[in-house]
Amino acid sequence: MFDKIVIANRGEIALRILRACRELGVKVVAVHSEADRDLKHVRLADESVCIGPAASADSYLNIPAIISAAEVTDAEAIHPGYGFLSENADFAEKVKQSGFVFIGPNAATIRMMGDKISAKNAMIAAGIPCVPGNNDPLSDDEKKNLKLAKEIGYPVIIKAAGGGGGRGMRTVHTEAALLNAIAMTKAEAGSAFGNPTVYMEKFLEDPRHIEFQIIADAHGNAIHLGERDCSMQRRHQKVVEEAPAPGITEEQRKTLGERCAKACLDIGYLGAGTFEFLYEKGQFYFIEMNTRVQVEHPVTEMVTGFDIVKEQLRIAAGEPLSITQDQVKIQGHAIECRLNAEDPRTFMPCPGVIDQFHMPGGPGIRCETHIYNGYKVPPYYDSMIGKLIAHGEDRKSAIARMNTALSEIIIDGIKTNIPLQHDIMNDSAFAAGGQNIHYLEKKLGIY
Ligand code: MV4
Repeated sequence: MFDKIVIANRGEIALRILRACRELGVKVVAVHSEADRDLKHVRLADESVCIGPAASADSYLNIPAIISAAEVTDAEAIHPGYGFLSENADFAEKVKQSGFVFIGPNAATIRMMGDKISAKNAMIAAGIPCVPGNNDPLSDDEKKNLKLAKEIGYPVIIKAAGGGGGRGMRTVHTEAALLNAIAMTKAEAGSAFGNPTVYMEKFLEDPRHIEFQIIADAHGNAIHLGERDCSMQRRHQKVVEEAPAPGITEEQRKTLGERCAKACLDIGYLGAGTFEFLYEKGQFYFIEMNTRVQVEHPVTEMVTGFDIVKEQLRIAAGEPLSITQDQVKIQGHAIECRLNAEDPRTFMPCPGVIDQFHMPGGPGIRCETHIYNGYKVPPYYDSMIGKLIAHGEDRKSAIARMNTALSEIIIDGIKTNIPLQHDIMNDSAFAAGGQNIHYLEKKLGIY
């Protein structure tokens, strides 16, 4: 195991990674911006290094500053967390070239998954079901594109190869709108991602978003940890996640989960990763792969009893997977509510000082947050300030526990989305389970 690592992130995930390090006896270097000197994990870390001004571009995205911090503290590895540089192939490459271990897959894998066309082709080759489409860059041949859309059948969606997470897409409902939509998406993708390449898919109108967690070591072992349903979202921001996905059978989980694990072996995947699918009319369609630990990893941890972050560290240190597929058992149900510092009605970010924080507790409750009494939520970063996770023997009991925890938690001084989360937990359609990706936005009466 490593002696010392750098955590190249902030907030609740930096604290989560620090806790995994403590359990494994690994020393921690916290790197932080000038605005983040008072973060909980910075105070708890063995060492800390200020890597730049508040703006992410000058600190958490500053590759030379982060690598220098690893050098001056004599650390062995860098954990990127999620967001920031976590899926930046150039960063992974530079970390390795500088003599450190990047805790994640290799740069070539990150690069392949970053290009949504090459990701899709790798998955097709590995036998993963994908959304029908051309699976290649669209040419400038207008006739060919019109023919292609007709073959796929309207509605279609034009997606940027360099996009993902909801950026750089356009839905097309009629032949008359196709060519302009392709031109617009290309132009936007060129300026947003520096890559105008686009591809075409059948547009699925009311799918659910279901993703499979996998983890693979450097010794030819890969397992899946079941799936999560992340359909409760607003503007591509997940709001509630749960595991397992309502209505998915043991058979479906085993078939697709094992196929994802096998795909990991085919592509030489290393570490934790997520296969994202759209699920409609009983069928799964791959859309993207995430090559990082995800915000919602705790719901999988709660139903499997398996520590994903500790395993990321072990795998990066060259150890074999600590469990086999037969040892993975899905027990009960877990739900995660993201806690955001925002107005619950307008969704405007609401930074400020937390006057009072009371953490909820009791059986099956897990609170992942870096906030404390007097902590000042800075305005420079994402508004997520924590996550509340409830586990129960079944979905109904997990919802009941979440409701209790949401009633108990106190975060005073700033506005939060706790009222919205309470409302979702008491929504009859949510109680039924299996709502699609449009449900929350429709419920909120926007769009
Ligand atoms: C789609 C789709 C419908 N059909 N692809 C949005 C995020 C990116 N990961 C892919 N996305 C979508 N791709 C086809 N062929 C609908 C979405 C989509 C979506 C997907 C997952 C979660 C929330 C979403 C919200 C709007 C659209």
